[in-house]
Amino acid sequence: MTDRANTFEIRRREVAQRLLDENPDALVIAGLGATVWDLTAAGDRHSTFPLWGAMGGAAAMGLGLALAQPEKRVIVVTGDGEQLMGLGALATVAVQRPGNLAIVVFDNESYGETGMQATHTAAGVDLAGIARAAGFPTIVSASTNAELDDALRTVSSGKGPVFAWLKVRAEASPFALPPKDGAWLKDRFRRHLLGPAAVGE
Ligand SMILES: Cc1ncc(C[n+]2csc(CCOP(=O)(O)OP(=O)(O)O)c2C)c(N)n1
Ligand SMILES: [Mg+2]
Repeated sequence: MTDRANTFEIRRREVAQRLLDENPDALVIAGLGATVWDLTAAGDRHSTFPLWGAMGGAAAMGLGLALAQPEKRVIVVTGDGEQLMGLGALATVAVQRPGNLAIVVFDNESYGETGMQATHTAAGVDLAGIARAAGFPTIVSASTNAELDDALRTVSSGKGPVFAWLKVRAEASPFALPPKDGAWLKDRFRRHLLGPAAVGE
C-alpha cells in the first residue's frame, strides 16, 4: 500500500451501501475478496452474485449477464487487482457495447485481501484511460466525495457500458462473508432472476 492511498477520501463501504440502495432492481456481480465483503455488509441480496475467488472474471461475467438480461441494469463491483487481471474483458465489453452494464472499480491501489501489496495503479496505471482506449462510451472517475454523486448517478443511469473508476481509501474493514457454497449461490441467483423452475424446483 502507498501512503497516499491511506488518505483517499472515498470510503468503500459507504459506496457499496449507496450502490445497493440506489439500484434496488439491479443485478450485481461482486468481484473477489473485499468487494464481496463490502456488498455483503451492505445487505446479502439474492440479486447479488459474489465471485469469492475467481480473480479476473468479474467484468466478463457481468458482460454475459448484461447481454442475457438486456432489460436489467447489471453492475459489476470489483477491485483494482481483480480488474487488472481481467483487462482483456474490457476490450470485449467495449466491442459488445451492452447499454445496461456498468463496471465499478474500487481502486485502493492495493491487493487488499492478500496483505495490501501495491498494485500497478499505485505506479500510475490509468484504468479509465484503458477503458477509453478500449472504446467504452461512458467513463467516470472520482477521487473525492464531491465527485462521487455524479459518478454514482452515471453508474445507475448512464449509457452503458459505463466504466467507473473510484479511488477508495486503502483500509481494512470488518469481515462480512456471504454463504460460501458457489453452487448454492448460483442457484439462489438463478431462482431470483428466473424463478424456481430454473433450478429444478
Ligand atoms: C487467480 C488468483 N490469484 C490470486 C488470488 C488471491 N487473491 C485473492 S484477493 C486478491 C487481491 C485482490 O485485490 P483487489 O481486486 O484490488 O481487491 P481489494 O482486496 O484490494 O479490494 C488476491 C491476489 C485469487 N483469488 N485468484
Ligand atoms: Mg485493491
